[in-house]
Amino acid sequence: MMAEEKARAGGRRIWRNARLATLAETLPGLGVVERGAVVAEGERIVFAGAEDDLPAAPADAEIIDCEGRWITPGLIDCHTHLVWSGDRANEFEMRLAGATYEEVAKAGGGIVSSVKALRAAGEDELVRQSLPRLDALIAEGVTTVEVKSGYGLDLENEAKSLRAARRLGFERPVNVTATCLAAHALPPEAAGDKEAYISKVCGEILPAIAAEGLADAVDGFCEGIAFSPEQIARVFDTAHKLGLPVKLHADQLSNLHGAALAARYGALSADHLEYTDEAGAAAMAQTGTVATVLPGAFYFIRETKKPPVDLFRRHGVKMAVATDCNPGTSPLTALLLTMNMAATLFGLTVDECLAGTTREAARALGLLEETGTLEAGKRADLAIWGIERPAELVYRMGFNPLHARIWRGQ
Ligand code: DI6
Ligand code: FE
Repeated sequence: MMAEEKARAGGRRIWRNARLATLAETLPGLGVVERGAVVAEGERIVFAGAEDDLPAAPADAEIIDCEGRWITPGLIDCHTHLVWSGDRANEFEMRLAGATYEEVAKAGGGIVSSVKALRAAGEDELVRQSLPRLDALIAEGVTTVEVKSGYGLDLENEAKSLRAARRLGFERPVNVTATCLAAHALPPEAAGDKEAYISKVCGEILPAIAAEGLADAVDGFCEGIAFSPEQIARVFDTAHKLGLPVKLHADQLSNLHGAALAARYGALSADHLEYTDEAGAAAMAQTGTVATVLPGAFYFIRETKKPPVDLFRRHGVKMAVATDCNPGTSPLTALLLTMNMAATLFGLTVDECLAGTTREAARALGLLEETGTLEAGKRADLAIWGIERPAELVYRMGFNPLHARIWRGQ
């Protein structure tokens, strides 16, 4: 308690006798430092490197002996739809009986059933239902999580979702970024008129949400069962006018050239990407748009087309890995297991999986200056692991070797 109070007051904490995977881009691979230490002053890292280079410690510094454990940056889940109400286990059973995701959606299930449930729930209730999902991520060393709206689909309920997302960040020691995904699906009252709904998103929902500061980014779902590239372009034009960065659910079920569209708008990331072609990968490389792969959704809907990981590598597109935690296609609240899936299902290397849930996930949120690596100047968001080698974080399934989690120095 004493020590905690000191640090909260801006004191110095030193984690020594550790092995570091710094993920610093200036170092090769995971940026490993074998006999390392991390020093935080208040909520910021002031040193991360070899113990031999450790700066002299003030007499009142708190020293934590890590006993040879590994320290990585706190993990980042850069794509979730964590705020929802109820569940869709019934649809899961339908799909087990043979229905496809698209058939379930067309039968009035799918996203729209979550829209009904979310609209019926109050903000407190949404927070209450979402906290256990957030807690599961936190228990695995997650220190930053992105949360999308997209089950409200009108101003009142999109705003409610985003307020609930923001509140999650006050209820727990975690950084929450909020993304407005009003262009996720057509609400039932739109009676099939996608153009009119997109006009409402651009003319009413996004401006009001931006004015209240409820969103850090704007996302959309570019797909036959959702919105066309032209409709998404209108949403992105509006986002840019409002000064908000964009992201896109792109090429998940078919190739509508969503990756290239996202790149054209300088998107922070394009996500899913199973059907992305080489032109899409090349366009993303040019604008530095991160490719976020979501193996949980691929697994859960039993997709067979894999994202073109080799094209991303060849063109130098950075890859992030995220849960896509949502009630319909990825009811997944385990980022470690997600890394295993990215390796096993998509062929990512251990280094790519770890970079994809730290440095590249931070980049996909526009937060690389703040978090995602162990480097002086960044927030002291750390995960300390009882492992012998980093590959264990990717290799094991359903085992959590987290020893301690530090968020902003605490
Ligand atoms: N792609 C997905 O996989 C999720 N949203 C999206 O745009 C599905 C969300 C849901 O089915 O509730
Ligand atoms: Fe998603």
